[in-house]
Amino acid sequence: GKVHKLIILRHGESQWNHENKFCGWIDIPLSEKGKSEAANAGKLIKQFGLDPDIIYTSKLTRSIESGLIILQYLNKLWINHIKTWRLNERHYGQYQGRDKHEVFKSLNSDKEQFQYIRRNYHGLPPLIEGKDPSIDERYSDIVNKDILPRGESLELVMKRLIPYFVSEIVHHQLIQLDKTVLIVTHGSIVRSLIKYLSNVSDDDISNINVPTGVPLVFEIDDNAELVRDYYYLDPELAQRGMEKVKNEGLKKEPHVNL
Ligand code: DG2
Repeated sequence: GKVHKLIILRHGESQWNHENKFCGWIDIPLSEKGKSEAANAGKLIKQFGLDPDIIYTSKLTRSIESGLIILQYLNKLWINHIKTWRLNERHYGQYQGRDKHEVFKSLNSDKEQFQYIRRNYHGLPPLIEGKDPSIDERYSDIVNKDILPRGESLELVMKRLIPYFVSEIVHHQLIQLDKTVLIVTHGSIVRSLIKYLSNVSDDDISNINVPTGVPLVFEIDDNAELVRDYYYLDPELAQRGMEKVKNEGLKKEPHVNL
């Protein structure tokens, strides 16, 4: 039978990844480094002979920008582009816009508590009360439907993401239409897709970190079963990126503004 290729990546470094701040649904653009990471992702996709027919991004600029840089590199800016809030980053509630190390200190420098909120399947940040500054007209189609998050755990992310992913992306695009799909999204979304497709347990998912700008590939058959578990196109670069992400916030990190 046929093997369908699904290419997934987290956007390149954003300005707030660089500044070590929680971002979530706040719309922060790529840093200069993030733009070159996206170009490198395009280069890797091309080197591996992968040829996306359709691109999915979130509604957030850092994901859209990364996707367009990749498509530009592939000379495929013309392909269909779906932007959906279902691929938005996990909503980080009241932590959105806060310095990661400041939040860590506000939790009495309790490493376990801090990593619980960042990485546990059930870890939930404090929810936004009142008006949410990260919501604007781009969400006008859902704003009245009572489905807008005010802070999410990975579990809540999966509830709003996986049904859409399975029907729209896996069954419709990959299998029925036989399209190669490129998804350019966020750390928690990549973790959710890995958890779902590779059947990672609720406990084990807390050890999975996602680097910025390194594409990974899943190979899927007509029955939506994995033919091959996911692999990063540049495993060494991915490994370095994962280590960096894992320890964010634990130490006060000096950063230089570009
Ligand atoms: C990061 C994840 O998401 O932060 O929301 O700040 O992928 O959009 O950069 P992304 C954010 P951590 O959970 O890794 O601290």
